[in-house]
Amino acid sequence: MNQAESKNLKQKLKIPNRFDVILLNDDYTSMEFVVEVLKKFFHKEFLAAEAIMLKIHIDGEAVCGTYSYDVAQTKVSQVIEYSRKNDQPLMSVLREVSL
Ligand code: TYC
Repeated sequence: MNQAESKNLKQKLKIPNRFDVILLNDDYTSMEFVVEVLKKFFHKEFLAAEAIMLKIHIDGEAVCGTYSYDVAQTKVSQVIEYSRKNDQPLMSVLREVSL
């Protein structure tokens, strides 16, 4: 197999990239608001949202969902826009999942 064929095969077999959407802790966003965000944008039930919020509060961050790049980037934008509209400094980032 020559180099071009090898590259072609690798491209065809490439696993689609997945991205974790992460929420970051801060000292000012209310716990209730984070739970609301997790329910609204990540479709979490109340108890699951509360558990994730507490994990962020303790560990500094937590993964809230894993998506294609476009969906992950949209979630990050929606969370930041909704937070600013509600005067909350909550931050969200995405991180490529390492396979
Ligand atoms: N640390 C915040 C507080 O004590 C709560 C909080 C949780 C903020 C999760 C952001 O992503 C966050 N009010």
